[in-house]
Amino acid sequence: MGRRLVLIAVAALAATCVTPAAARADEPEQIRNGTFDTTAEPWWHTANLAFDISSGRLCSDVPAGTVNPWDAIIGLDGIPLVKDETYAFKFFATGTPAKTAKALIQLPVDPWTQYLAANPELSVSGNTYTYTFTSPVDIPNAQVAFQLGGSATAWRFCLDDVSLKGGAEPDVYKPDTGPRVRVNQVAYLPKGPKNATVVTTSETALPWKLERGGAVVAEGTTKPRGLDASSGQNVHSIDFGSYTTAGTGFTLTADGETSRPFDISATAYERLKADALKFYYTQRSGLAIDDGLRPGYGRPAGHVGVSPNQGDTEVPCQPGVCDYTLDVSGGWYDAGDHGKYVVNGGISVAQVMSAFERTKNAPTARPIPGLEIPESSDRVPDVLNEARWEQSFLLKMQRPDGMVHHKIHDENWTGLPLLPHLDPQKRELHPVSTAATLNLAATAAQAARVFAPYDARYAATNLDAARKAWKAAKANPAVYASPNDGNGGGTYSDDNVTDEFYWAAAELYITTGETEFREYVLDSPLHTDDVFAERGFNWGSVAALGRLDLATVPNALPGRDAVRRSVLAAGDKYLGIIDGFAYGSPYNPDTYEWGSNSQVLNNIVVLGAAYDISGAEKYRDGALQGMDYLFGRNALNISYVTGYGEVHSRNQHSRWYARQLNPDLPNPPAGTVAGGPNSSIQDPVAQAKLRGCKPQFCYIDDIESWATNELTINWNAPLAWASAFAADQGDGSAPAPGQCKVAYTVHGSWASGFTAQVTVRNTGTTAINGWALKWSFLGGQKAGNTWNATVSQDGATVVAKNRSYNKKIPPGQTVTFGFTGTNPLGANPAPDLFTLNGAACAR
Ligand code: 9MR
Repeated sequence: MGRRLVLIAVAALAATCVTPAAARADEPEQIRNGTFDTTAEPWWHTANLAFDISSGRLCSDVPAGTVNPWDAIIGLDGIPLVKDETYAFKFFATGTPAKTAKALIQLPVDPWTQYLAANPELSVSGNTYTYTFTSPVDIPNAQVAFQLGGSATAWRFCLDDVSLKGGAEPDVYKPDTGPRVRVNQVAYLPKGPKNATVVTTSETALPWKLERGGAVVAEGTTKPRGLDASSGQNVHSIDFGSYTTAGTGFTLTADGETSRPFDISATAYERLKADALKFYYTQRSGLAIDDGLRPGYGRPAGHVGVSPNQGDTEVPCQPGVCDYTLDVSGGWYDAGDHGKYVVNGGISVAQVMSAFERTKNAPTARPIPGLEIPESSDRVPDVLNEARWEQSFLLKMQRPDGMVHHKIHDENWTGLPLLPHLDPQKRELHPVSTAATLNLAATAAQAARVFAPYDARYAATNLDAARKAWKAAKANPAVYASPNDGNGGGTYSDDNVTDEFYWAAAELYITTGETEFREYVLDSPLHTDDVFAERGFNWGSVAALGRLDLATVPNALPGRDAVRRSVLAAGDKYLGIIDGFAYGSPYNPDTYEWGSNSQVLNNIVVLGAAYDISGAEKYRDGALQGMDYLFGRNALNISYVTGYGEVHSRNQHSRWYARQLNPDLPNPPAGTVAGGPNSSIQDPVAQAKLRGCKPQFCYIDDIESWATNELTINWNAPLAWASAFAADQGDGSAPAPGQCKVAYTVHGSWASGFTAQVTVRNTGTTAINGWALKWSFLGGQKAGNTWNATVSQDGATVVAKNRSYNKKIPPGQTVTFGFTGTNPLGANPAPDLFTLNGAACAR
């Protein structure tokens, strides 16, 4: 592959009459003895290998049972590299039987910075491999290393004709972006927005046609949009929203190019609604993954104290940090590494719980389906069962004094692939932090209300933990994780926790209704600040999580209307970004950041929430347009979600979905979103291939590109929320308005009980003849004795049905019923959402 790319570069230069400089003959050879004719000197090997040059090549048997790539190495030291010089690295190698090895040019000491990282797929007959890279440093003593470890079985490696020469042309990586007409490769909703983008040199409008089965079903003209800064392309947009018929296999043609096929379907996002959440089961730590539940993904439990793992059942702190050990088993692995980080687990589990809470409070929401997990047969919604796996881990990270450890991970970084149960590294707890403590306060407060109807004890445990964490954080408001504590795991450092305080106070207020938390929320400057940045919110900036919940989860906060309006204002801001961007995403800053796809998704979440609050279709359309970008309407013409769309990401950075490195392992499961374009390209693969990239081109579907192509729990969480939102829109028609208005009054309340009276008014022009009124309680309330209705309850959701004598509600008339209830937990606000016979009542 490297060779082909170099040749492309040379050809391009030759055509413009520039002297090609690739592998210039006069450049000095940097490899001393690359041919092994008489000796192997000065090459070295790890103690488990032995050189054999009898065939004229440098060969070595690699013993069975190595775990990490670096458990068996052949290397050469002392190679000088010149900053900004581009080198061609070339060698011939064989593997018997065939194997994937690692070829590295790197710093010879910790932190082993890699200037070139390649994964040659070795065959028995052998190949010549050529890679180019540009050195980012001046260094007298770089190292060439062939890492050969990580194979359960023995094999033989041979090497010859190793060469490293400067003066090479920089590698020109040209992604295959397919047809120049870019669409959502999955589907558009029949009554939803339908937009596409055409890359073209034309400055004037072009005709387009929509086709299906050889017939043209719609036609129009494109809208020229000029130069798009995110891609460096001249583009037009196409709006074919007036076509509303469902079907499969549509294509869109303009400027002589035909898009990849797509559907128009009311069930476009139905499967993803489950898949985006099913992702979490195979990220679980501390549990064997059942191959019956996830065919192809079964594996032994990771980090349950079984050798070679060293935890997570009894984990010590980093030296000098504490003198105890904790059982912090369980939880989700953060990403492609085996670390578990409270601040990132926090936003993830919060957004997963919010996907559930949305089903209680949003007019268009439908239940989230079962997730095929071990707990599926219990009576708890699976989305909560899955959230509990993480939340219970977060609880374990709390110290008796209430403070919470920031993270737990390996002492040193490990290589790929490495299944969780094979990780031999020492596990360590890192210091407590205010941010982690407040993440627990927030998620435990939220967990207390969502779990209350299913498991009162678990809810109470969470509420205790949340209160304790809040107190501890108030007493220790500035304990920050170090930005330098990044060996073996991410730092997730954050030295501004005003947003974490705001989020935690908001969740504690919503759950308890207590004055202390209400006052904290109202006094926080963040309460009236614009917390919805153009770049979106993320794990380090979480005020938006608090604001969204204050807006969408029932509560009695003074000034709540302004809170809700702030979400609509944010929605309008993101609609403005969509309108100004020919690729139609609600995220388009000058530079794209690490995990940009999740920033897109979080802006989609805000748009979705704005629709849930207001019912204004523009917000729903904005959210759906954001999905188009992720599913193929982008400069790379790629769907960033595994298993969705004609061409999609599949090689996300992961130590166990490492099929790109070992064909016996799977790709990430369907429904896994890739981090996406990242202008800073921090990893060697991206640096070798994407240097100088325009934002949308700063992405490569390569397993080693951890800065552009990782998978994480916090990126799939907004995907789960957004795909549920999109699926719940059905064919995209506005839901039929209910002919009702409800007044819900809590009349009396005592220690843990209350009386409520509910009046339903028929606001329509026809009589209602038989009614079922549905609402959800905030937490663990249970409806008891009822008058004038028959009440049934499942979890927090209540359905009150008419009695025979009040079956009929004439237009303009009301019926009133009431009940006594119990309220073991705290706040008991009037629900925001009532549906009568399936249609939402006016708010
Ligand atoms: O998602 C994180 C991103 O916001 C940071 O900029 C980046 C660098 O600190 O780290 C990302 O998180 C990674 C973490 O540090 C280690 N596990 C994998 C995470 C995703 O790449």
